[in-house]
Amino acid sequence: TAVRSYAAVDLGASSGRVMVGRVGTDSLELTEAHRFRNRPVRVPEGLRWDVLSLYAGVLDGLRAAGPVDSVGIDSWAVDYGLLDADGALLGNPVHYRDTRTEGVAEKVWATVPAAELYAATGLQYAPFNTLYQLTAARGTRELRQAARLLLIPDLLAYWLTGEQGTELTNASTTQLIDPRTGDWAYDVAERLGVDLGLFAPLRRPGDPAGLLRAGVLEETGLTGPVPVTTVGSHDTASAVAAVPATGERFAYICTGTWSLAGLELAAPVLTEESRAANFTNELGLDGTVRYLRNIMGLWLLQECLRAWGEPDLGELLREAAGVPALRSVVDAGDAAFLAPGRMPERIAEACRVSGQPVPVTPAEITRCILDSLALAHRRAVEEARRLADHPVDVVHVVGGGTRNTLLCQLTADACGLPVVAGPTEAAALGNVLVQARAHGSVGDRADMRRLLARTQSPTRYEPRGDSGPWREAAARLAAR
Ligand code: LFR
Repeated sequence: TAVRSYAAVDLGASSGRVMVGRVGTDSLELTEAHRFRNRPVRVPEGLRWDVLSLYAGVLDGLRAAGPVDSVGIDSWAVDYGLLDADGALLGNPVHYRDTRTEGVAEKVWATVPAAELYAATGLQYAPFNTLYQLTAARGTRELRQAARLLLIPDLLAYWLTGEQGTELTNASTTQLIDPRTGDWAYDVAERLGVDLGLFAPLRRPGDPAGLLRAGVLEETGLTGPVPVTTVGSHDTASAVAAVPATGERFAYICTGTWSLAGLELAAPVLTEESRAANFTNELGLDGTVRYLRNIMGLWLLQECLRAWGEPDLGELLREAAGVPALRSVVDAGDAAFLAPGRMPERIAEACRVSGQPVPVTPAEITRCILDSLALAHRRAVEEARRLADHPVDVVHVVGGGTRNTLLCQLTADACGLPVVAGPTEAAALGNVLVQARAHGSVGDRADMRRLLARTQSPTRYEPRGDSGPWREAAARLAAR
């Protein structure tokens, strides 16, 4: 079969990109057509996404990509735009790090207790779950005037095609989906007064999502018809689809702004123990469950780098490697680190109040962050395999964090397991492969992974030393 080209639009919290994947029978090549900044903007009413500039970046990217057989879109989860009855956007989408959801979960739990909510939706508690955002927005003019709610990738797909849908893997992060059925959690929505009529009909990865509008073809110089294909539009769903695993006994960590660490399962784990451990059951491709925990991830370091005036990362990591290990650790799963700003001070403060040595220099703070992340990776992998009763022989690390070789090595050390790192552009590759599968360039999910394992040459890290110190550090954190 001929080599075909698929454009993957992949929007992350700090940058967006349009990648072109060329897929043949035994080949898979990814090139970057265009990369652009994603710069959230703080206005008096709060933190907002600049979604028009993101859309402009998508159009620039499609123009740079040139002729393609299909387009797919993925982005971060939970956030949305509201449209009026004419289909016009009602305001700038609110950023999930905005503070409007503070204290909102408690109000929701007064109507549907947290345990019932977990049993019905399988979603971990995070203040920004769409359900809490919608509750925070109740009574606002925008929500009253809204006729339609589109999650970010669905909004961009709508602007490209004129067609509306709600992609399932991303919908599963709203806390309004039942992970056992892959359909809406009707009872939860009704009790909490959420109008499910706001959502466009569900669609699944592989479903057609319309054709680029004439105006889009004109602006991008493309020749139609160009189909938009539904992919795992939650970036983490696309990234998990691109884990180059060759067996079943693996855990994965999708790294970037966040670390999403866990397992791919056939069915959700909805036990009370799982809720207490704050594991989520998001949906993946083909009815799979992404059983994972959100860890603050490289956000902690990105925010410090910003505070330090963007020093050279390579040099900082070399210095951090020389700082004694595990001197102080913070809980990298703590929602206290969610908001932007003053990150070095907040890390130091967390060490001080927990009675540990306070890291001072950028190298010390960096080491504290990376040790804390590796430790959080260890805890998530270990707890997931225990709670899901699923064996793990290898940890796959994918996404932007694979570039941070110190983090990969520390993760192997902490887990006491080999780490297989790569691909870096996992979300884009998962996006491409789901399109390729829909258009017949590749077979099933296992074929996708085989193709990745053959073509993407990941790096292997063996665990060093014994994991005793990591066990102790984990116990230290848990005791607090
Ligand atoms: C990662 C991610 C996470 C989600 C967070 C917020 O980019 O999609 O999976 O929890 O962003 O949407």
